[in-house]
Amino acid sequence: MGLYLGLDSSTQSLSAMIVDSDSGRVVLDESVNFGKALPQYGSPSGFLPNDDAQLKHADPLMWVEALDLLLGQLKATGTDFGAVDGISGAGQQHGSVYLKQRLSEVAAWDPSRDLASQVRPLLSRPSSPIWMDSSTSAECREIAAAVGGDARVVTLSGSRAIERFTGPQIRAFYKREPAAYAATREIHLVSSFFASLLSGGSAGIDQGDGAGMNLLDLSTGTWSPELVAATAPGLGEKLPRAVASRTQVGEIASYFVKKYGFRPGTPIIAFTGDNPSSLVGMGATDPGTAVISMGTSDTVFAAMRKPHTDPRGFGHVFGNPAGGFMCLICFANGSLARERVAERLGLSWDAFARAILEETQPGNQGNLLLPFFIPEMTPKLLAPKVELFGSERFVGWQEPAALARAIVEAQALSMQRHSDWIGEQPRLIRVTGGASKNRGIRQVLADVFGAEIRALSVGNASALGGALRAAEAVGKVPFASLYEAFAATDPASNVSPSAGATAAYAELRQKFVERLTALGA
Ligand code: XUL
Repeated sequence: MGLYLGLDSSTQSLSAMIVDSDSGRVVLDESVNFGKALPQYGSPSGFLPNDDAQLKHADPLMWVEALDLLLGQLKATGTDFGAVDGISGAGQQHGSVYLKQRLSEVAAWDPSRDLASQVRPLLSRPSSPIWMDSSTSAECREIAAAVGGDARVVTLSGSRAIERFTGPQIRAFYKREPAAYAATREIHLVSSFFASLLSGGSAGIDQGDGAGMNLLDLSTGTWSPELVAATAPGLGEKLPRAVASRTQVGEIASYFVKKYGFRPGTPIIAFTGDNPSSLVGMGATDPGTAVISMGTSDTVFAAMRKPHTDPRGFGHVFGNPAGGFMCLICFANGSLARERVAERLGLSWDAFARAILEETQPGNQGNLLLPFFIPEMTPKLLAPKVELFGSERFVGWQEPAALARAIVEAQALSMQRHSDWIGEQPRLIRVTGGASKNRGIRQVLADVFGAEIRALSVGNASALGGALRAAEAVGKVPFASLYEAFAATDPASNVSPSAGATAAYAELRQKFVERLTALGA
């Protein structure tokens, strides 16, 4: 029982949430947005601009500086970190950080200096490839060929070799910059990097997040010698150990004790990926509840008892932090695509909701938008592809209401199509993420999936998941009672399918699939 801190380093921001497991209340929920708070990193959306749409990297020092900034701001506004009993958290999945020295061999962080200036000389690669990077198709093919084909990669790791996954990214680094790769002693995921910063050591990689690397053997929870060898020479020595989600990976480093007032000895529990963490934050770690998370990426995920893979090759199996597995399908064209449309039309999010709820109908009179503003992983499109089909005015971007509906309908149709392998159509879906606050967007999800939509009272499911995982591992509070207190849905947000929606989508769904097929997707 006590106070638990969850951190979430997502694509665009770093968030902190503190929960009180005695009172069942969230006592702190704050974020810093990388683009706004740290403009010196030239990353308005959390990653470095690049003329090559397939290359998406971020500056890891931006994440480090955000940690100092957020903790400093919170301390200045009266947060008593000394009362925190345990810490865990999450990071955007697949992104990797490359270090010249093992963090366990580095001298303690010096509290008289900022953290970023101490991490800078340790980096063997100044930028980190993140989940939006799609530049590694050749490496995916090479890894698959080396182990005997796609099916073998799926059997071992739960996914085909996937461009954004860390293994193919590591292989690309080894091929493009062999000397820098050779100088690398340790490679972290964003999640284990944060746990390492906080504990001042080399934190293990959580098996849940590690499953997003194409390197972990799902059946043993350890690095697969076959995949490691197929990826890059000497990689085995550069990977921290893979650990179970409940593992304590260290204690808070003295830097944070002296600078921000944490209590010496505060346990750090392994950090996981933002999606596995949200599975906890959504109270969905038991099979039977489907979740849609609408953030920078949109994801559809659910707990699974046994690993079961996507025959089309887009879905993944990750570890479930509460034990067992989860499946996940990720869509790159999430909030950035919605924002592009809203900006182009000059629509506020309220106007966006009105356009959907009051000015247009399910099925959008056959108007359809292919919403791939950036390269997409589901379906796989290595170049952006935005195409409009329908009335002349719609195709000419002159029907703002229909266009607002069209982007969300296409996203929902894609989510439904690409999650159909999971099992039965869900009747109830829990939603989270910024866009899920929009009633118009929730209504489209309800109509396309023919399901009841429920949103959580707490906004940031991934940070909440971090805090709940710390409460479970350190405070021994069972997940079931934590879910009762923290993962309640907000009845005011409930949305049901509209009458006639199922019929309205039969035609649009077919048209959508035909258009994807025409693109070869
Ligand atoms: C999941 C994925 C994204 C990132 C974004 O596979 O790539 O959802 O985790 O944060």
